[in-house]
Amino acid sequence: MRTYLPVFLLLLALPASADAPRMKVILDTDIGGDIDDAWALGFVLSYAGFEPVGVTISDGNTPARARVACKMLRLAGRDDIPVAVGRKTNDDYAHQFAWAEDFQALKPGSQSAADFIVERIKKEPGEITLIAVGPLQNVADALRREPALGKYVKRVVLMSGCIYGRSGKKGAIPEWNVRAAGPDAQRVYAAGLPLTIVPLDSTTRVQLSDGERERLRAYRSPLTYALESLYRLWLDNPRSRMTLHDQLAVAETAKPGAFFGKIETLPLVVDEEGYTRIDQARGKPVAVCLEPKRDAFMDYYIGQLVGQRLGM
Ligand SMILES: [Ca+2]
Repeated sequence: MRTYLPVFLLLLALPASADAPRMKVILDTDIGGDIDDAWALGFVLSYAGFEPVGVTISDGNTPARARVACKMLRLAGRDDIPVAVGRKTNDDYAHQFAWAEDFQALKPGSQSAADFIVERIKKEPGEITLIAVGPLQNVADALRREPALGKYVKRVVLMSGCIYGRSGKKGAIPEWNVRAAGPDAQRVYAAGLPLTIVPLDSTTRVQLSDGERERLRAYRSPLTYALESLYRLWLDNPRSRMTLHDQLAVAETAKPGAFFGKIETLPLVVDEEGYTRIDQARGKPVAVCLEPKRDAFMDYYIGQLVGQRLGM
């Protein structure tokens, strides 16, 4: 048996075939507010198994958010990925906007985010996964334009909701992405989409350690510099730690089921207060990712970010 070991190790070391089909994804994000969106976009750009076909921008000051996304794409050498802006819902300012305030070198397209989502997904039925990690205006607007979107999209993965409680705290709360655009979330959950959610129950268990941040910072690629810069702008105080809400949704897309101990299919509705409730009579089935494998996920995630060579 020993003679086969080097061959086995060599096979393990080989990269995935360049011809292997890559998963086409659209990332819908409220980048620029909490820090995890930028780091989720970094994940989407770094994971070789993805073919990102678009980035759409949701919630609040969407033009300012779009500048952050465009600058990251430019730095990563991915100017080819189109950016589409969703409806602006306020003029609020976030510290990360300063990083891209005067950035003009790459502009979003003129098509709205909802129009882009519908058109791009219908162009390749059954091929595109939509990952939405912000409030759900764009996905809801896409459904208003095409109520049968579920027939065309391969899968929809959300960072969304709270079912049983958060890390260390029993009892559900209204999760931000649901509460911030309640009627839109109600529409998305009721639409019969092939829906998977990564709820607060899981995400609140995954925070970035100092060692993991340092591993990334030491890598010194244009993308990891950008992530560290945005992290510093986001820090309220030196003791703040990122919770990796949105990255867990990206990880579930990349490797379905791999980073969770339990996936429950539950009939869910969104109520008037923004709770995601189990409702046997009215709920549509949603796959709910629970019991995150924190260390396996973190190692995989950071490994993708430091393995990337984009823009170098
Ligand atoms: Ca987000």
